[in-house]
Amino acid sequence: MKGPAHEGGGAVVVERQAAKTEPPPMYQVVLLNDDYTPMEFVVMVLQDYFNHDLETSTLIMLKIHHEGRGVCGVYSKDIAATKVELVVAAARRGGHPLQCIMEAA
Ligand code: TYC
Repeated sequence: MKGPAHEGGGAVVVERQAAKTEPPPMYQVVLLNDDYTPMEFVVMVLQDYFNHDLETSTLIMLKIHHEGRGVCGVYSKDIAATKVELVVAAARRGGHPLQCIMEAA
């Protein structure tokens, strides 16, 4: 046998493998604008489900109102899916058409 790994007294060198594990894919939770959901309800959602303070929540809500959509937060797949479910359920309970989606970040 030839080559550096097999020279000498039978020693075999095992080369270190490059790391194979990928970081977990992340998902952004996005709120969409509509004409009917009250601004106050959206601000409440941003505070209660995404832990933003009142000022930040108001800025995000206004951005959605003016631009059509806005990112509420970025999470692992399971956490993002749970937030979407909870927000949509709260909106429907309140009789609001608010749409909340997740997409690959
Ligand atoms: N456009 C709504 C209104 O004027 C407010 C609103 C903001 C609704 C953000 C949804 O994701 C939303 N009452």
